[in-house]
Formats: sequence, structure tokens, C-alpha cells
Amino acid sequence: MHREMAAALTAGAMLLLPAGAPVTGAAQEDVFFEDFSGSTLDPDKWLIAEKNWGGTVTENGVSADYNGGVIHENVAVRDGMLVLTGYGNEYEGALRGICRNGTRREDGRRCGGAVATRAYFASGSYEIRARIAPELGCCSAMWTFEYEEDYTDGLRVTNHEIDIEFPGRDAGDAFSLSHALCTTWVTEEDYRTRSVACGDQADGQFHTYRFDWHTGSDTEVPRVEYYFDGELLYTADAYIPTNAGRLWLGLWFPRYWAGTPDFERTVFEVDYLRITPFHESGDTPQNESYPDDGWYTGVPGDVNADGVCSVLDAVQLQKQLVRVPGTSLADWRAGDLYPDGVLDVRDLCCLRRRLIG
Ligand SMILES: [Ca+2]
Ligand SMILES: [Ca+2]
Ligand SMILES: [Ca+2]
Repeated sequence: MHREMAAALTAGAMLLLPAGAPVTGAAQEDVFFEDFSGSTLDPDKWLIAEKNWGGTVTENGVSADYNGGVIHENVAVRDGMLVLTGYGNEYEGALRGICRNGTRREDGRRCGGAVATRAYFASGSYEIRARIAPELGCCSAMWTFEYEEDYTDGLRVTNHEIDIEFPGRDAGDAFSLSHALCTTWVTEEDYRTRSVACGDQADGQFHTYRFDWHTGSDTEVPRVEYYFDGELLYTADAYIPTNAGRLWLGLWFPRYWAGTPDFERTVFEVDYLRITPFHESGDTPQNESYPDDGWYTGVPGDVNADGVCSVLDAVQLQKQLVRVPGTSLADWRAGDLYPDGVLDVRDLCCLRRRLIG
């Protein structure tokens, strides 16, 4: 690239920074930015969750998971958006939710979608432009998450987390999409939630959600500042996490605290995510107990990420191995069928065998 062109692009990129963007000393290459402009979710940057959490209910005397978890079928990228779909109580389609034990359910009701960054981030400014699901009974959420179990002296759980969740509660304690639950956590018992009035978020418009996470330094007091459309509406100063976590975006179905999902289908759309690290001295590293559990692993061999393993994948993989110019794999990990973290002719042999067999 010509040096002038590079300089022009850099200048352009700086001019494109939105007004009110946080001013920090972070280098540009340090910023995580995703505008979902690709045709698929970049597997080098993102994990797709396939798991169930949220508790059980008793139906006809039998204990069952309340919701259908989150599944990869409910995660899509289109028109520059991450689209997370949720199916409510009126859904009668063919999708099947997932149980806590990993088996599929008999229906797809109360089943959503969620993704998380592959990388971990600590202190920083987290900004998300999104249009939340305009329904009660489901939760549009963005959160950092880091979870550890320590068995050295009985079970001790570390749960470092920062949440923005819809719906919140209004002054009369009713479910409200004009309020967000803003929570900071350090264990499952040590947390504080505030329901923050932030104006009607189910107005069909995109809004900007941001939290500035300060783990603390010589000049910064540990705190989390919550901004809605650029306006600081709440500052959390208790139970401030310090461990680096993954950033999650999800639409899921809480058991008691979001209302009843009396609808068939709804979506939570995310236009972009920007994480600008602060690298404060209060940052501590992640030490997750189960960093690799609960993720969709894709269709083995499906390197072009079209949902099936076919001869097209073998062609793509072969081109990649002989370095045909312009070849790139949408999901190289799906091609690592001889699982050693690299792609070579052994993977191609495995793929061919799979297609023949
Ligand atoms: Ca976008
Ligand atoms: Ca394929
Ligand atoms: Ca391999």
C-alpha cells in the first residue's frame, strides 16, 4: 500500500470516530472493532454459544429446564448486523432448543442465541449499537463474563461480570423496556443491580449502549460508568470486577425476572461492538475453569461455512494448501480434521475420506 494512501486511510479512520468517543491513550491496533459487515461471523474473533442456563421449573410433577437455552441456529449475520433470534411460547416451528445436559428439547420455545468474543478484555470502554428485542419475557443482554471454580477449601466461585440487561423494572417494580438492569459482580453472591431509567428502548430505533470499566489505577477509582446514547446515567462503585472476561451478546429467556414471552419470534440486532482497552493497573488476568465448554463447534469439514460439508470445502481447502492467490477459508478450524491446530495435507485426506465415506 502506498504510504500516502495509508496515511489518508488513517486520517479518514480518525475522522470517522463518533463524537463523544472515549479519549484514551490506547493504541488504535489495540481496539477491538466488529461491525458485522462480513457474510458470516469471523470464527477467529467469535464463539457461538450452545448451552442452557437459567434454572428449572416443575411441569406435571417433573423438573425441566425452564428455557430452551441458546443455539447456533439462532445466530446470524446479515445486512451488517448480528441478528440474534428468540422464539417465545407461541413458536411451533421445527427448531429444537437445548437442555442443560446438552440434549435437544422437544420444541424450540423460549430458545435464543448468544455469541462471545474469543479474546478476553479487562478495563476499557465497551460500546454497542443495537436494537433490543421489543418484547417482554426475553432478555436482550450485553455482558462481560469470567467464571472460576476453586475446590482447594470447599467450592469457591469467582464470577467477574458486568451486565446491561433488558427489561429492567420501573418505579412500581413492573417489567419495563424503558429501564435497564445494570449489574456488577465478583461472586455469585457479591453483586449489585440497579434498574436504570433510560427512555423507551423498544421504539424501533437503534441505540448506543456503553460502559466504561475502570479496574483502578493511580489516577482512576475502580468503577463502572453506564452510558445510554452517550449520556452517563449510572456509576457503579461496588463489586467492581478486575479479571479479564469475554464480552457476550445474547438474547435468552430468564425464568422469573423478564415477564412472559407471549410471542412467536423476536430479534435482538447489533450493529457494532467496539472495545477500547484502558490497560489500568487494576486489571487481573482471567483464569476460567471451563473456557472451552458450551460453544458450537460447527460442521466438521465445513471450511466455507455454508452449513454443510461438501466437495466445495475440499476444493477450498486444497486451494488454500497450494496457496492459490485470493483463497481464504471462512472457518479454517472446521478443516482441522486431523486436529493439531494447523492445516496440512493430512486434513485434506481426512476431508476426502469423510466425503467418500
Ligand atoms: Ca454493522
Ligand atoms: Ca461447506
Ligand atoms: Ca490439522
